[in-house]
Amino acid sequence: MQRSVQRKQRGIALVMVLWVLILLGLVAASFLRETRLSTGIARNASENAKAEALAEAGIQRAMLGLADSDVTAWRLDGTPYQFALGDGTVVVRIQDEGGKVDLNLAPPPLLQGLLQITGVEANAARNLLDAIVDFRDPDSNRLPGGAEDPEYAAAGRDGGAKDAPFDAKEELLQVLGIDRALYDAIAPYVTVHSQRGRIDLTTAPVLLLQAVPNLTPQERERIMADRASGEALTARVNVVTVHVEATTGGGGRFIREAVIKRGRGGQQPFSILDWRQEWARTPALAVAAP
Ligand SMILES: [Ca+2]
Repeated sequence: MQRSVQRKQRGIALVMVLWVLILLGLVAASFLRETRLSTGIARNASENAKAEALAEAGIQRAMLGLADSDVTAWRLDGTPYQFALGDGTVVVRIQDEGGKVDLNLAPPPLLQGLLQITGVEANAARNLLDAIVDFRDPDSNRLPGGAEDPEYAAAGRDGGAKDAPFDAKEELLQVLGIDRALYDAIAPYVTVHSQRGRIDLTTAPVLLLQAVPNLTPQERERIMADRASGEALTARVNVVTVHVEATTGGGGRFIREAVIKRGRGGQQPFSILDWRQEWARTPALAVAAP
């Protein structure tokens, strides 16, 4: 009797020990998983930090090229240049703001041409053009397809028309009729930094050449051939956007975009007008050697 109770108790103890071992095993497994996860997160963060540093080095490299045209003759029409830096790769694009459509000064046919090449149908483009002009002009007289304060109020939009020049291209999102998708489509081609009505045909983004009224396909081809012949244009540059995408061997990735303005003598060769992290990849283009 006594022995059987002892055997039973030993059996219970064994089951309990087994359960404790199983529980300990589960706890250990979950610790291991968490450790692996946090190691993975730390590695990603470290690779992305490396990519960020490389992207900023890419901006410096572009500035050097712009400051000293003997270093390299960068094309300023957004042509991508890829090179190895540290243990990663950077792709640098420099786009002259003078080659983009100035939201405050561009003639209406150019703005309308831009809207149409991004897929807006002709009538809708005319209306959007009127809305853009109404937004920036100081008066409250609505153009035929446009929108002044009453139209914004009717659409439930606070703020109304700005009735003043655009200070940033992002203000296009406040214009009645322009949604995020349309903004994303036209944003790479518009600027508030050009301060000229005409676009510089030697540095305009290639797609934008199709928006220029009265420019024939033969003239477009000639412009592209002139660019390919490698004319250095850095001396004339005033404001450019530098877009740098950096990737590391370990999978880190970072995109830095800076808008920089050439200084007029003095200590600082450049001033930075905008400095942001970008998430979306710009349309893939053929990559040229630096
Ligand atoms: Ca107005």
